[in-house]
Amino acid sequence: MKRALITGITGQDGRYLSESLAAKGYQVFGMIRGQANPKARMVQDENPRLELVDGDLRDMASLIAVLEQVQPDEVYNLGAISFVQLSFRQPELTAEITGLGVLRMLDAVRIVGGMENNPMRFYQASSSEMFGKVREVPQSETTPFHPRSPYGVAKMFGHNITVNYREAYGIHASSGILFNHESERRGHEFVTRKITSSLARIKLGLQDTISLGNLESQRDWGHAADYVEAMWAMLQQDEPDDYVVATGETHSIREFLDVAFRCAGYDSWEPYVSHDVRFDRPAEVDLLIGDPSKAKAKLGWEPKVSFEELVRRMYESDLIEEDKAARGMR
Ligand code: NAP
Ligand code: G4F
Repeated sequence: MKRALITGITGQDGRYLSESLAAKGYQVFGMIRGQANPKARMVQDENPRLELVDGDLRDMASLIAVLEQVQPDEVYNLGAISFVQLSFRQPELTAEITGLGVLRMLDAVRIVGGMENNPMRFYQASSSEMFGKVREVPQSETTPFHPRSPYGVAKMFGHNITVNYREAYGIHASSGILFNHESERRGHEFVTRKITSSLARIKLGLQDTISLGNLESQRDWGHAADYVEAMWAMLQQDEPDDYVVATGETHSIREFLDVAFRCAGYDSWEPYVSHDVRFDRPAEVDLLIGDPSKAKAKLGWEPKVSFEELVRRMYESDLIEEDKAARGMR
């Protein structure tokens, strides 16, 4: 039985990946941080065979101890401060966790796995935010980076140090440059889930309007359950490499609002949406659209969930969730 360690187990991707690996017959270990982490119970309920181990990406000794205990075949490094807006308010902490955390995990793999014939394969959760002020359209593995946030800069360090440990120490370390992926489990701080959960509350008569920032930016949005399959596929290759994972389509926040409000039976979203400068960013990423042809050719990976289906699934799930919450059942 293969053994996998996932950091960021309580996040959107960690939850999908742990279920997917368990279904493939892996013994899955999830690294959890903090004392009495309130999300530990949730992930354990979702995946009863999951084993939780204590560790924090800020604490090198804890990472070494986790690897010594688990002896994983595959390490998926998904833990991070992942919210771009927060990274502008807490840039140092973002650099510490999202950037230096990758170096610590790689060094722990190097030390525990050994220099020669290191058996531990490593996946780094790189991001399309690294492309930032994009130099070409669409963005591929060879597009130069120009990050626009402390988060993007930290991810760029994490990406480059992963390449460096692959080249310097021969570690089987791959990076997935993932474009935005969302789901019914997406954090409420991100714009898609903020829209679908607020819309559900509007539909239920619990809220009147949604306050948003910039509606013009465009994102390449897919479903997280599809994207975790690409992570796994990368670690099954004979050679480590970097891959763009995307749909190849882009849509603005306005288009997301169009589709979501249509799902809920409204002709127009304009009466329900107001602008709040607090959600504008000091520097914006205007346009992301990925070219996933390498992932398709080498990994056989393709997204399955369309943009319209993604929006509909998120809205319908939130309608049920918000209704339960209003009745005191959540
Ligand atoms: P997410 O839902 O925000 O989850 C982030 C995870 O990181 C949580 O489990 C969190 O744990 C953990 N974490 C935070 N600080 C940590 C620390 N000091 N030590 C260990 N773990 C820590 O993110 P996601 O959407 O699942 O994304 C997974 C990864 O892919 C992230 O690295 C993200 O930056 C990257 N990524 C995401 C996307 C996307 O569109 N979703 C696209 C490209 C790349 P707690 O519950 O304890 O806070
Ligand atoms: O949903 P967002 O916060 O996601 P963003 O910044 O694209 O980052 C996500 O995708 C990255 C991959 O490209 C990941 F690496 C990262 O971890 C994260 O998962 O914002 C999307 C867009 C932005 O242009 C933002 O300015 O929506 C705009 N927006 C407009 N109003 C808003 C809001 N974003 C949020 N979060 N909240 C708003 O009220």
